[in-house]
Amino acid sequence: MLFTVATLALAFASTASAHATVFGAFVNGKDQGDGRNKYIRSPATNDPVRDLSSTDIICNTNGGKVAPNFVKAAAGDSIALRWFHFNPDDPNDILDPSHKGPILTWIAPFTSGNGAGPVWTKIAQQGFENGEWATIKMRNNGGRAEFTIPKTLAPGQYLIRQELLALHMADFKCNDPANPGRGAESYPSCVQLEITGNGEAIPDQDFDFNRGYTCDNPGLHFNIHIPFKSYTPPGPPVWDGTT
Ligand SMILES: [Cu+2]
Repeated sequence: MLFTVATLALAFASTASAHATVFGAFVNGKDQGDGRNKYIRSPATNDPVRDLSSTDIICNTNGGKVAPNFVKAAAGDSIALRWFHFNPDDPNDILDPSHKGPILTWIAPFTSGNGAGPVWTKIAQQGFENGEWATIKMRNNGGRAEFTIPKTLAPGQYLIRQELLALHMADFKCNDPANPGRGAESYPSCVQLEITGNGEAIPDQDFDFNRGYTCDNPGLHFNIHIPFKSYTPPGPPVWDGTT
């Protein structure tokens, strides 16, 4: 019995410390360097956010703290954000493979605030495709999660919010009184971008995370541990690039 409890405690400890955060960005494959607190509004820890009513779910715990720099890119460019667990110099220290789920990327007009309110538009998402979760594909891709800046996007300053959703404990709803501490783990990270180009489209999905993410959303309450046919991430479909 004691052995069982100790084993469970160890298993839980390794899962609990297996979180992730963003180190930096690549623009068309070019490394932009360590972006933590430079162009990323980096949280103080790599812990997940579970409380969907907290503004931490938007841009994490330092979401309202403006970073001094911007990543410069053009509409149509390919961007990758590089995630890591604890040591960014260790190419294998990315994310515990227990953390299976989708990766969503959102955009909002630049704000010095924390991104609260109906200002977000989804520009990319990967869920469960070809038999593999997006977080595992990212892990196999050196921690890089890629997306494209819509070609039609109007130039200007923006916040990009990329989010890993780890669903290993999402088989219970996040507000289930009988199973506290369960639900999806969100790892949101917000990067400041300055976009150039001749586009004219203004993202207009007006998504508000504190209203649109709910504990019974089938993208946030989902059992990955039993066979399933398909998975739909939370939020609207990806923006079509027109206003
Ligand atoms: Cu974790």
